[in-house]
Amino acid sequence: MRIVFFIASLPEDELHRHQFPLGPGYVGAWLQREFPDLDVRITATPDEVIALRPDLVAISSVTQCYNQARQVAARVRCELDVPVILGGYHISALPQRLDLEFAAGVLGEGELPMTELVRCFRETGAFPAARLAVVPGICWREGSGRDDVRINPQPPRIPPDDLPRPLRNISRGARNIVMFSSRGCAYRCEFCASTRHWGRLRNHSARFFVDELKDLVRDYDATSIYLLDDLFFADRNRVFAIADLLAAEGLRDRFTFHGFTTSNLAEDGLFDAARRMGFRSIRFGGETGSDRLLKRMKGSWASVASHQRCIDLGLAHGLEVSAAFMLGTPGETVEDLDLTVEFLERNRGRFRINGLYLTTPIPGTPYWDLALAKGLVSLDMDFDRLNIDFGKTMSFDIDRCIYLNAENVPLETVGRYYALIRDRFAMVDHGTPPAPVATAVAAGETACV
Ligand code: B12
Ligand code: SF4
Repeated sequence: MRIVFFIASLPEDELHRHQFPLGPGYVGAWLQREFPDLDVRITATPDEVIALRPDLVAISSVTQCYNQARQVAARVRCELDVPVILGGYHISALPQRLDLEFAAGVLGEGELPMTELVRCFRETGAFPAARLAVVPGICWREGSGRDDVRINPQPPRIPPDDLPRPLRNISRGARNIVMFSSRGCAYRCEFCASTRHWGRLRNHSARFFVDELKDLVRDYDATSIYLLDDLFFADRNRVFAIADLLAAEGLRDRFTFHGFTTSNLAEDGLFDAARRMGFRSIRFGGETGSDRLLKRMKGSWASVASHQRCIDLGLAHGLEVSAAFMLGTPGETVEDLDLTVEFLERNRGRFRINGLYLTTPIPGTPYWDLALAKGLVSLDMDFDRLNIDFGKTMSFDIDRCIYLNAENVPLETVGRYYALIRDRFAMVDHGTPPAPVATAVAAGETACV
């Protein structure tokens, strides 16, 4: 039996061509361990899905790519007449909206539900309702209509060290290998889907992490690692343990790391251990220069003073620091926008702005619920409208974007602040990993704007 995973993507998503997002890679590896004779393929090319003549197609999609996911599913149904399963963030946030192109949707962590779906399909050659009714963590249709969707309870979360190595589409010597050492985040920001998707933060142990690094050296001659964890630094003792293990195994100078933190975690000991590990650059969610707004959108733990400390300490430890910002957040005033510009001005040349966004209501977040209440979004909307990527286009289409803060600041004013920040402070695309090792900044230097 052959299963083909298709990763729905945005046309400009260059990164996918070099390194696929790892979600399907994790699910595929888990399936291969459960069913050793299963032929698992992963592609981001619709024509390849058809050409591979699969028995079952599994599509991964975030909301912004959902239109493509649906088109490919329709094409598969028409040209191959095999069932299509949908997984990933979009269906996890909106399970009640399971479109007719899909036989079932997998919600949240995909490994266990997908195993049961594959087991069912291998045994019966179909997805009978009686079997679907007992598969945990899926949505499915009991009848033939769109309103007949049933949502099953979630299975237990997987202990992270039970996960196999994900399937990867990279070749030996790949620069900037992406890697995860955890699932989820310790916080719950109003605009972010992550915690709601993953549940409580679960970290791989330091031992598992270092062993995976060793496998990446063996298989790909890895040197530069881009850690995509939401919050790599959440457990400081784990960071210390990783730094010690790498030193003990003679790997201290082997890797350069790039990864995410929150600014409140910044402290000398942690950044010292990060440097010992080989960290070159850290990113954090800046969001705004207004303390009042920051606390409102992220929680009382967040502060502009922490942002400042994170930048100062990062530089003191020879780390390149970058942060992303958002404009148009519910409750934001013109004074808040001015505070953001002032913060950027104060730190001009000291850190990179690696993303500037219009606050967008992502399904599964409180801002989505707010947008629903305001009638700005619906389950039948064109989900392409949520794809507001300032970082890549360096502009935004005022007529198409969904704006949550009209009662406080006109959208045109936000557009002016956007242009001001864009023109005054250089930005880098949020999705591009930092420069490869050879050209990355040396310790103690900064490569800031
Ligand atoms: C890394 C990342 C990227 C990287 C990918 C780089 C790479 N080559 O790996 C880049 C920069 C390209 C990127 C781009 C975008 N991203 Co992004 N990204 C992430 C991030 C940080 C990690 C994603 C990831 O790999 N997670 C780890 C894997 C293991 O998880 P996973 O993919 O979700 O898969 C698991 C389950 O969801 C499920 N699953 C997933 N797919 C499938 C499919 C099937 C069939 C099954 C059964 C199960 C299943 O099982 C998997 C294992 O348990 C997440 C936040 C997060 N922490 O997850 C945001 C996130 C996914 N991105 C997001 C967005 C909005 C985007 C963009 C649209 C941004 C933009 N405007 O350009 C694009 C879309 C591109 C795309 N097609 O994915 C949002 C999605 C929100 C939503 N509700 O849809 C997230 C959640 C960020 C956020 N907090 O808001 N992204
Ligand atoms: S800290 Fe980052 S990943 Fe965690 S909930 Fe907030 S925005 Fe999401």
